[in-house]
Amino acid sequence: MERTFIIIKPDAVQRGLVGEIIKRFEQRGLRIIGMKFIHMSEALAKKHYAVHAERPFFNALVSYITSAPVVVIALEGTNAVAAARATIGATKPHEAGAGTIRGDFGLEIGRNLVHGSDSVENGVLEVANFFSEDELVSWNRNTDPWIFE
Ligand code: IDP
Ligand code: MG
Repeated sequence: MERTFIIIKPDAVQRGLVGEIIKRFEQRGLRIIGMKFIHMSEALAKKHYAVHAERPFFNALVSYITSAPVVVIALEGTNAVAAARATIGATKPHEAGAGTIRGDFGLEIGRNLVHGSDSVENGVLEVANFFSEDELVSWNRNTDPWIFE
């Protein structure tokens, strides 16, 4: 089963959108296997966004993601990475489609509310960066046969 990693970012937490955002992944059919409310350390933020280390917005990105608490979530499902990215919407919220999280709640790239892994490989790596194996729950949902064919 494919895994993907989600962050409900500080702006979304501050704006009281945690429940609204979790709801959208749940209604998509993705299965929650891990969830924590944390204040991310600078070291973990730099590791998570290491691919952007040379970009001009890197320092602003690290200070944004560490500026207030976040909710980190591990999800499982068929095509979990692509499905979650579609539910999140385009990186620039003003270009994100209506009905996506960023399209419904955001305007600016530096306040785009939520992170989702961009590949199957990164889904596995990012879940492992934020969760130990004993924080992940392996379970079968009663609705799984009605969502996973
Ligand atoms: P993604 O979150 O849609 O995968 P990435 O290109 O991987 O987008 O960028 C990671 C995060 O870095 C974005 O979600 C956004 O928070 C931030 N970011 C990306 N580009 C810019 C920029 O040009 N200015 C400010 N922040 C940016
Ligand atoms: Mg990305």
